[in-house]
Amino acid sequence: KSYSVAILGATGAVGKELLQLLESRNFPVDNLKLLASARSAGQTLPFKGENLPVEAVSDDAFDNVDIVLASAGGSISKVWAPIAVAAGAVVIDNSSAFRMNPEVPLVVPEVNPQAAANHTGIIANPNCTTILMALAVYPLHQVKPVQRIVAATYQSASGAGAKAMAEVTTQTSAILQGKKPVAEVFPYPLAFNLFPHNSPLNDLGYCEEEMKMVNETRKIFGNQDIRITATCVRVPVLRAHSEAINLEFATPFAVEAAREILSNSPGIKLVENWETNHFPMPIEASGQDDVLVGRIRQDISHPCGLELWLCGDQIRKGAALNAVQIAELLVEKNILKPMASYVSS
Ligand code: 2RA
Repeated sequence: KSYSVAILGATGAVGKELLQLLESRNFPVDNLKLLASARSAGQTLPFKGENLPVEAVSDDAFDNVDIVLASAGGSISKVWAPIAVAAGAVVIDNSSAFRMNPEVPLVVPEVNPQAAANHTGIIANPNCTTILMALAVYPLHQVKPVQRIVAATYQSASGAGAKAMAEVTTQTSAILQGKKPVAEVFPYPLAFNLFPHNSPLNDLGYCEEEMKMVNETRKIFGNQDIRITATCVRVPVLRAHSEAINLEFATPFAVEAAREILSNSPGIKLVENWETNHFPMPIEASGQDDVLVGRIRQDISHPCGLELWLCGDQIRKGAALNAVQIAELLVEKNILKPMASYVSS
């Protein structure tokens, strides 16, 4: 069986990666629609040797579509996801619009695939930093429940889109030529600089990006008791996020056991060469499906603490790959339609 698929936000960095992954993973597509804003419509994008047209999204754009992969921002998803669901499609949404909606499963296929079956038309793709952290922490959490997570992120420009990647590149060459860097996408120059994530701050001084890691992780793990704190920082790296993660358990977690578990966990590649000080780096994580994890070590400040470091491609596993894997899960389990529709039929 093959499916009619639509990509909403096809011309963005994640949209283009979705297109590339549908092809490279040979997803069973018999009809593919590329949808974007009227401003972006008219261009073409390559798929399986053809140049497909990008159309402006419209009320009837989702007719006869089985699966929508949406990555066009929360405001666009809020408008079009319900229309797509009403047209009979299942929407896998990469925006934050529906992630904390109790009706909407928030899924990392390697962590909580079972949650996808409860969808009522929309499945949310978690935030990139959450996906990467959940992938590395959950295998350990399954063996010994994590009590507390302290995360520090080093987030690539790609998280703010293709224009942000172009901006940091331009800024870098400007500085190297002795010119003043121009900051438009970001509030400050990112080249040779870094700054706390500039998403809106709450009354406790935490930004939205940090609260996503707290709230989304608890939802994905199905555990509202895990204590989580995060400091999210934008760094001058193009497309891979890095995260320093400190885990606290009720009893000591042996480093060797953690290393063994993570080296056998799906979606993870252990990168640790203590002799050559070779550990995960964004330049090696970029373009890879796997999240690189390494520098697993006992926390010297706490007998039940464990430290680890990871790097993961923000556009790939942090967004597009996770979404395509959710689509693959729905196809494999034959749960494209809400469960209620199976019961009633
Ligand atoms: C960022 N995770 O990196 C957010 C949105 N992709 O800015």
